[in-house]
Amino acid sequence: MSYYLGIDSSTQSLKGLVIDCDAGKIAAQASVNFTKDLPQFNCVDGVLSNDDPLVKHSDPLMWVAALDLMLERLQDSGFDLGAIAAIGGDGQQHGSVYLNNSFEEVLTSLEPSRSLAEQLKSALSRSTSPIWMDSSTSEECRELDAKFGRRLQADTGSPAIERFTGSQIRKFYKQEPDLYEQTARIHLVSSFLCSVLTGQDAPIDFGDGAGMNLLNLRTMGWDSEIAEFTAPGLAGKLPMVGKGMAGGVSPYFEKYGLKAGTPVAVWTGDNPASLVGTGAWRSGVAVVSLGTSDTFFAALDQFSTDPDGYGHVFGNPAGGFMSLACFKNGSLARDKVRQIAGADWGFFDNEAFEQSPVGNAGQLALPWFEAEITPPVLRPGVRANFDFKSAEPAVQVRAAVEAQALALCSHSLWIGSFDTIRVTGGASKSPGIRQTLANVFQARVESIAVEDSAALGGAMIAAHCDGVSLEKMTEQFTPVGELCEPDADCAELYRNLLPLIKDLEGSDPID
Ligand code: XUL
Repeated sequence: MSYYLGIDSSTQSLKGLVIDCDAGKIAAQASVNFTKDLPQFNCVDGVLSNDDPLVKHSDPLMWVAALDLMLERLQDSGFDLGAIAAIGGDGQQHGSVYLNNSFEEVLTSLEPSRSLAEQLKSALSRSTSPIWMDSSTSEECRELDAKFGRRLQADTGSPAIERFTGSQIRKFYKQEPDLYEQTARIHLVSSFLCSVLTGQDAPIDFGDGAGMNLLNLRTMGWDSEIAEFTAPGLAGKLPMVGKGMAGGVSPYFEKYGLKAGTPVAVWTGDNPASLVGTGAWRSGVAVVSLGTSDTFFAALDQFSTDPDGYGHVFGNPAGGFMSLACFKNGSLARDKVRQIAGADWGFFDNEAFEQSPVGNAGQLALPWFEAEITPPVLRPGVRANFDFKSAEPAVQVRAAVEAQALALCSHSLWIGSFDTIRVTGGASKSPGIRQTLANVFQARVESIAVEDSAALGGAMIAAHCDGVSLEKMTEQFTPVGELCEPDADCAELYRNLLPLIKDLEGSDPID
């Protein structure tokens, strides 16, 4: 059998994609949009509303409801899920799910006649899940810094960061000690969904586990000293760390035509999955992913950390490590700029760039509508070095797109310089955005033919665990789509603009 299913549970949607490794083709796909398809969970764009703009939680029951609905849609598409040889998957990174001691029992006794959301509700010890967009744990980060200093970054790959799971768990333990006490297991989004799919407690992989400030990347195990300081007894509440196959599909999913016992690979984070799904798991190529978050990542030849302290090191699902820089104001910010400019998405393709000069006469705007991650700035608001509000729409769009590209470039210098950058995510479809990236990085920009690189990566990881060659799948499924060559005439102009980004990042928001 040559069919493998990859599932990507990201911030705003959950997608499934089946690859056919014999034919080298996508055989089926289905997706669920949280805002549109599951409005009963009140998570607009995947997030519950909260009075505190720094608090970003989601409803974990929405993710399992999305899993039910996506599999139903996949089955309705006419594809026989009984032909799937193995399943892999990934989740938005850092988000955590808190479960009581009934979790394993609930998993082993799932009834097909009832929904997953209905049955898993009683297994939650905390009804909401903090996700990667949350920036409310600065106090806990400072406590971790004070205790461990540079060791945190040297051993876990990242200094204490607000969205990372460790500081989130510490905040929960400090603010709700009784509920923390009732928590028997803390999963990441990825390992939670993998547990549900296999009907047993699943491990956390090295890719996603490294986004917690709890995994020691030198020993590749939980760091007991850091875990105990983060929250008493935490090591006993974490699943195992592991790779390979997690288990077999739970009989619950036979209702969608899946065969019980079909192997399920340990799930990973969306960025490590994308590293595989873009073919960048081998060193030499970097990836810019333009999704809810914008990220820059690449396989690392050897373990090294960001001297500025903003970037991260995660496990590479293909072995070794990967680097990553993450920007919170990605696609939702571009959408806000689009609204301010009174434009449609087509305007981002070419028009905006034809109607404004390259370099925008030095006018830049960082579209920080939310607290930013890189660099960590808690006070939201657009940072601009010109009168952004009254400018022409084309100037507004270019100012934001060029500032985002320059920020990506500036904060990825520690990772290395690359001749080729692969782009993925919704905004990578815009020729204007791709050309801007090529010019700013002075690198050839390649878009890959398959749009959902994270789900594809999940499917490729499952197939690889089942013995299929990663090299072969990379040739089959990650061919280059559109190519953008850099314009050498822009090199100096952008080199001169690069230092302005740091000034802008340190400036106050415009009114
Ligand atoms: C990476 C990060 C985001 C999330 C959501 O560190 O926080 O990219 O994985 O996609």
